[in-house]
Amino acid sequence: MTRSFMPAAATTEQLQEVQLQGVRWTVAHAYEHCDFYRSKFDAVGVGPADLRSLDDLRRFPCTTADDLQSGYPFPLRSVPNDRIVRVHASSGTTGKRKVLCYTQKDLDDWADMFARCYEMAGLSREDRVQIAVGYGLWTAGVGFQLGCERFGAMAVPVGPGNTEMHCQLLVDLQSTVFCSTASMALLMAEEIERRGIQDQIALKKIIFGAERHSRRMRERVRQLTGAEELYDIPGLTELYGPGTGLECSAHQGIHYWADYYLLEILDPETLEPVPPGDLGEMVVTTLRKEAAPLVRYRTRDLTRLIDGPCPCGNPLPRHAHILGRSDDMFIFRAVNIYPGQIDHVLSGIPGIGSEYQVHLAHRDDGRDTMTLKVERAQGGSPQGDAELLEQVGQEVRRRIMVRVAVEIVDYGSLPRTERKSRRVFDHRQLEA
Ligand code: DLL
Repeated sequence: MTRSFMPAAATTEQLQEVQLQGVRWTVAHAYEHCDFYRSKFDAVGVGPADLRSLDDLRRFPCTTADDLQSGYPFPLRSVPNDRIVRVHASSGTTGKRKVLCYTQKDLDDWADMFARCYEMAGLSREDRVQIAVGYGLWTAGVGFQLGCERFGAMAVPVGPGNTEMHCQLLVDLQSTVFCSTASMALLMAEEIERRGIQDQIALKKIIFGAERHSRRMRERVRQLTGAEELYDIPGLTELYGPGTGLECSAHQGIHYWADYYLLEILDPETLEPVPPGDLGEMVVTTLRKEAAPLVRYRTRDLTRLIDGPCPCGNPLPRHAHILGRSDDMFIFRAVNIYPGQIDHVLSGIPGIGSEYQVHLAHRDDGRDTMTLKVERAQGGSPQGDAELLEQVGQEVRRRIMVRVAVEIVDYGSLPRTERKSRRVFDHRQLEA
């Protein structure tokens, strides 16, 4: 009999009870063992005794990425050093990297959470899981690996890049599941096609995340690999790593592990809860994390809650795919734009590929310009470019309300990466 990693009790009331106990434990633990939290709570006059219901959590201050930077190298540490058995860090594009520490129990909890992801994706112990995310300081590789071993499937730990070896193992070992960033999934899909090995591989499922992906990108990956099911996986270093939830087999959003953390969706400006179902920032409070607990940690990720029962039958609550990060937003001619909006517009236009780049620049006459480089669909002819240019420009103007210069480039000419893709290049600061 295979062990289940789903919570035994998952009605709303039962989850709320688990959350109340967990939040109370976390706040008391953080207050007693972490100077940072104690002084932060003292500053606004709240403490563990104030937490009688889940609503009381709103009286507590939020924690931010800046707080992690100021506590470098062991921010939020709430246990003695001799209980810390591992650290991980996220690369962080600006400032110091975020280092987070783990006790053995934290690692065990994370493995259970992640094993639940594989269970949710419908794997069995017969599955062969080829892992193509980075190992090392980054949480990704070891997270997929630990979870796979805990679940009991066979892990094939290859790491990112090295498409040659990946293709060989997909054929030789007949791996059934492939795990990667969204960018690496596309890179591999194109490589599988280039080598013409689709009918020699046995890939059934792809679990991919670490970054947003567009509908077009997903279709492309599915079509080129022949995989039956694709699952978006979220996660962040601060909250253990990957595996904080998983898209279910009904593909209607992401079930998240509400028995491990409490999720609030707040207005990033006012920090008040948004109306149910509205877009807001994910703010998380862990329920059992020992070494670096999170109390109302602002992730900067934007999403919305999905209400009501899921057709897949799993009772755990859901949030929508992550639309982007509040700090990804750029302002062009007084319009706030998220890259996710561009994904969305482009995914609806036939004749183009899934990759694009946005370049923002500053003209001598003081005006800002935005150039959108878009790939022609595979096999498309340059003869259709004029029409495509017109269509992309029009759709962006209609849906995002800005004028852009469009360039159509050859299929496959924009860079592919095995890590997370960067698609927005703002040259304005450099030129200022
Ligand atoms: O990216 C952990 C991870 C690895 C998740 C592999 C899934 C697969 P960090 O490097 O700390 O951790 O980056 C976390 O990446 O706050 C989001 O902005 C973004 N992100 C992660 N997963 C998704 C996703 C890992 N499925 C940050 N969709 C998060 C959209 C994602 N964005």
